Amino acid sequence: MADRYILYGGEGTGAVAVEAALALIGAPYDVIDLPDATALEAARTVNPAAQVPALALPDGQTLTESAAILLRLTELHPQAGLAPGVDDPRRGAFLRWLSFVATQVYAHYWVKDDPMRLVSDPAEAPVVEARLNDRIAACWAIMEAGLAPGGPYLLGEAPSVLDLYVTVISRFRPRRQRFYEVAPRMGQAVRRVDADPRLADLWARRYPFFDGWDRM
Ligand SMILES: N[C@@H](CCC(=O)N[C@@H](CS)C(=O)NCC(=O)O)C(=O)O
Repeated sequence: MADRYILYGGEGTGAVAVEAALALIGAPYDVIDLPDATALEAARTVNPAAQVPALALPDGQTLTESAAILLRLTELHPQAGLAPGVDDPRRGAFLRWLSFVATQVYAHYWVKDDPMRLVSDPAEAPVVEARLNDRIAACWAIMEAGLAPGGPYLLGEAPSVLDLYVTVISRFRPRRQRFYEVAPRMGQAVRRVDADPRLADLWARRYPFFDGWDRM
């Protein structure tokens, strides 16, 4: 049995949220990057959906689906404190918003990254993308309104994998411009995660904050 996790990922993908969780947990892991469509196709044995992240666990199981991976990591490493426990009153909100980010935001990128997956006329692609951007902004606004007041993180005093997840997914195009407008409280939380010194090396290697990154 291997004693390390193997993360199938890629720079600037949702897999970086899983890397951030592994980094905060302090668990040993190796990364196999599947950066482009060809590599992803070749990796169908790892994930039949040909997507990253996928995480091979030390026990030999391989998990796909970012929210499930993040949740499972919190179960396997409760000492890291990256999720409210099952008896914590915030647990329901944690599960709700983890699922919400996966299904109401992240899932749209299957189309947003390549609108031609759903339309035949290239002229329609920008319309699809603009409408998805509107929908994603609306969903961030719904989450902002639904989160309990408090902070400085999404669920209170300490960062959870939900913060890591939102921090990474909110960096996808159209980056953070509309996100900061529609979700100012979440904006403060993700900026705090951006600046977490424990993650500085990871961000630099896997999702760099170069000048103007959030406007491109
Ligand atoms: N439902 C999946 C979505 C994963 C996903 O969309 N990953 C992107 C990278 S950020 C990907 O692999 N895209 C390639 C594709 O869908 O063809 C999850 O939550 O893990």
